[in-house]
Amino acid sequence: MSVWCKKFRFAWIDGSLVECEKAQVHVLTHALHYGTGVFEGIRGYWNGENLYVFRLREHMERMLVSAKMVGLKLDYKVEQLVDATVEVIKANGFKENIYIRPIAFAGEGTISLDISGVPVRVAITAFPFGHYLKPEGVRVKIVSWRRIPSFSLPISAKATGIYLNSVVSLAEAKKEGYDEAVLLDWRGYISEGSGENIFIVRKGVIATPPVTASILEGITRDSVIKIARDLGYTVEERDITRDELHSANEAFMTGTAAEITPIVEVDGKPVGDGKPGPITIKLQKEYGDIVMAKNKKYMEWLTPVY
Ligand code: PY5
Repeated sequence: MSVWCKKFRFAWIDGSLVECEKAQVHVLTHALHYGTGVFEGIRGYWNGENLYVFRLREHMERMLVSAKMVGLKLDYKVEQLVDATVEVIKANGFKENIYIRPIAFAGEGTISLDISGVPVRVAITAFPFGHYLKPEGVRVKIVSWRRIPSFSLPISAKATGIYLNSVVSLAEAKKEGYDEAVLLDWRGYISEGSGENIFIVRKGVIATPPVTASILEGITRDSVIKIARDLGYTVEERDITRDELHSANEAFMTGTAAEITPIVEVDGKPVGDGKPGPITIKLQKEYGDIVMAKNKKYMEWLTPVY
């Protein structure tokens, strides 16, 4: 039995619900060999009364853009993927916090790199999920690998193959005893974490690298920029140097899995006084309330499942 089948009963594959044990692919699946897939990571939050999926539509929109960038032809509209997600969550009957993983990938039929004739498959799975990074703060290392530039791959696509860049980077950070990796872009400016965007706070002003710093344009990043501005903070999207990260008053990472995670140490040096900063904590709390449907102002970001 797959370890995953202890966590969920049904997966949604190519239009129908299938038992977890049947949610399998052939070893000659194109995407397994060449990284020809696009995916999403989405969270659903159970607040005791209902399960709310956070920015579901935006995630599915991004997946369709990713597919276009990579050249995978997806015969689904955003609404269909949204409905399929709700369907698979309901089928499993989750009443706890979950992580949702939609993926579209080149299937079977050729060993060639030409994907024009390969059938594209789509799967949506969901399973109970807790914290991805320590919510009380992580120690990060700026690794020697650089984030793949947009002149080498369409990095606005959340594509499976691109993640080898993240895997080797995280391995380097972990090997040296850190929790997470930070990658510089090809020019040497701060880009992002292995699976998170980065923010710093200096003298009360919040800053995050721009889209041109080879980042994945995170949906959590977008949410945090909006929330922070609504709270009255100045948020700049601008190039950030390694030195600015080292000497920041506060720093944090954002991502669906990471949510808002304080960075308490960079390359062995404490960030600020080595504890999560006040602005980071405030944003963490505000974000927590929003995803749990406790803040009516941001209800349009939530899709109720039941
Ligand atoms: N940058 C990278 C490289 C990412 O993989 C992610 C998300 C982000 C930024 C943040 O994007 P968003 O806010 O839209 O989630 N990473 C995935 C996630 O689910 C996978 C992590 C293993 O958070």
